[in-house]
Amino acid sequence: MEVQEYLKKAAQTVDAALDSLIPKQSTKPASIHKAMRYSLFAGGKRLRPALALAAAEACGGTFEAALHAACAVECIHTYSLIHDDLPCMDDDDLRRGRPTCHIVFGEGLAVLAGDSLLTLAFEILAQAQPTSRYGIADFVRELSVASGSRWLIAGQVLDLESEGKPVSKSALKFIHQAKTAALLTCALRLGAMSANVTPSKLKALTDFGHALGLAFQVIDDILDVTQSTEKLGKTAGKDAKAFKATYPALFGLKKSRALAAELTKEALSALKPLGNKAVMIRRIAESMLVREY
Ligand code: GRG
Repeated sequence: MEVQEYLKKAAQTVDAALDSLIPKQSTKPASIHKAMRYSLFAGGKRLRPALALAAAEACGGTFEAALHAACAVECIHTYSLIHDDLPCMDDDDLRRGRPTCHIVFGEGLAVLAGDSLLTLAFEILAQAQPTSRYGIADFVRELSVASGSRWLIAGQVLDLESEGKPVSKSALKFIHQAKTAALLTCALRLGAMSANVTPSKLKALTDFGHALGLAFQVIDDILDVTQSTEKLGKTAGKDAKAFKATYPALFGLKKSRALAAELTKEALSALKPLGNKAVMIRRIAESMLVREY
């Protein structure tokens, strides 16, 4: 199967599952459920859930068994985008090609929609099927750690605190690992755990996720400089305006592109222990290197 076809199938599967797992728009109070659904179904790439499903298949599992984990990660990701766009954070009015949640629903409801998606993620994950190696507590711990104050939120804190200040190469690497690579790696690990993955294969996928997540954020930094707002579906050129610590700002575009390619190569090489079964994860990683939005 072509990678684009696979990503489409994964996104359709996840969208259908999310639709059944998220309270209906008519559930009281309708305003909060409308706001949650507005951001969740705004046309994101669904990359993290696709990686969870592909990791499950690469470890001999199924889409079905990995679906709760995939949906939970997408809920966390969407909450982080809603909060990231708030006036007190990055203050953005466009996301996924639409006005941001707080522009449409107001700041209070946007904060609460983010909070609700964060909470709902764990309700959804609690419905996953345990395996002989991994219990529900292992799944929950995995997602809590990746999305908590040592990783996802740490990345956001350091990102905010470093605005307009000189940032070292190692500090920038940590910000990117924390705010982007940790959740992406978590998606892969949860997908693999739903397939009862062996510890050695889980380690291989973790190494893959760390390198791929970093490459993904380097490319995100590059696209912010090189693409239009229309193409990205979010405001282009914001990083430079906010004097953000980014790879192009620190190393220039040419070096940043070379680094993204090098990190993707490193990621692919980490996948060796998974053999031919990892073909789709490999293709997804390659397609991410050449993505345009
Ligand atoms: C707790 C108040 C509070 C805020 C938390 C944790 C956080 C806010 C924000 C996370 C930081 C963040 C937004 C990182 C960027 C990661 C990234 C590259 C996002 C874009 O991912 P894509 O391109 O987006 O996969 P789509 O829209 O396609 O899903």
